[in-house]
Amino acid sequence: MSKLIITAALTGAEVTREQQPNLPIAPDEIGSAALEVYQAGASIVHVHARTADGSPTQDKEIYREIQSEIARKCPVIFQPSTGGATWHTAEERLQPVELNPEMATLSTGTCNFGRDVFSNPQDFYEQAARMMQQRGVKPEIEVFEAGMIDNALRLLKDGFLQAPLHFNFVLGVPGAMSASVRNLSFLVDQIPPDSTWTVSGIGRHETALAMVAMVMGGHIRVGFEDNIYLYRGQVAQSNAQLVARIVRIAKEFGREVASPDEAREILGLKARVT
Ligand code: KMH
Ligand code: ZN
Repeated sequence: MSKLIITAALTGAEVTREQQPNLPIAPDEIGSAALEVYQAGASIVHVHARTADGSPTQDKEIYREIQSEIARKCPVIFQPSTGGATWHTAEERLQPVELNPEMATLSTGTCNFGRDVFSNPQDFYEQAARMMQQRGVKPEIEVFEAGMIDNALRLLKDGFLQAPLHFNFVLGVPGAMSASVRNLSFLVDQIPPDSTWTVSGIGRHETALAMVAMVMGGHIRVGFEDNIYLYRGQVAQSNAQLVARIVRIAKEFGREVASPDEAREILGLKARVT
């Protein structure tokens, strides 16, 4: 079994400071949170930008600031979102890819997202995949529904993606696929054997699905984007607390945690130029 890659989804587009007072919002706060999760054991940070008033934004210049804050502080892999918020336009969503990050997310299908629709028509995800391919950005394929795997496999067949693919199964978003062990196991069965995968269990499902992924040889995402609680009814003080819990479980289970460079090797990323 490979070493465990832990991704910290630091901010997201939906969570507010009212819900989670420790949510990192400003670029320097996101940089500091990245350092903390790196010190706790994370090797990737999944990032959404916010404006000064806390609204989600896909502004390239804010992502650029975040990228340099993180790079100045620690060697984690910077993975900006191309999902943004449900109301962002396709053009807005693709802006952070222009910064040539090592990775970026790629959602390969449309689904309900709470009361909203997270819209990812074929034209959009083909354009996004092509842009990442041209810039050497490794996509993390975000799967909220099973058909999104079929769409990704079609992208692979049509030359928009290269193997090995890397998937993130996001389970438990209201309106999309639920966070059951049976669903996770089914999704893992659908992807090519040379793929890598991680899981994001939403809310109270975060730790349970993380433990299943730990045993199955998958990787794990935690963080305020997905879950704001450390224990039931107790908000976490930091993203790093959520990472530290996974590291403790991994230690007990006997699975080593990957450093950022080890994660780069597992995911087939080029070595980071410092
Ligand atoms: N905020 C969601 C609508 C991603 O980052 O790529 C989409 C999302 C996926 O968070
Ligand atoms: Zn996201």
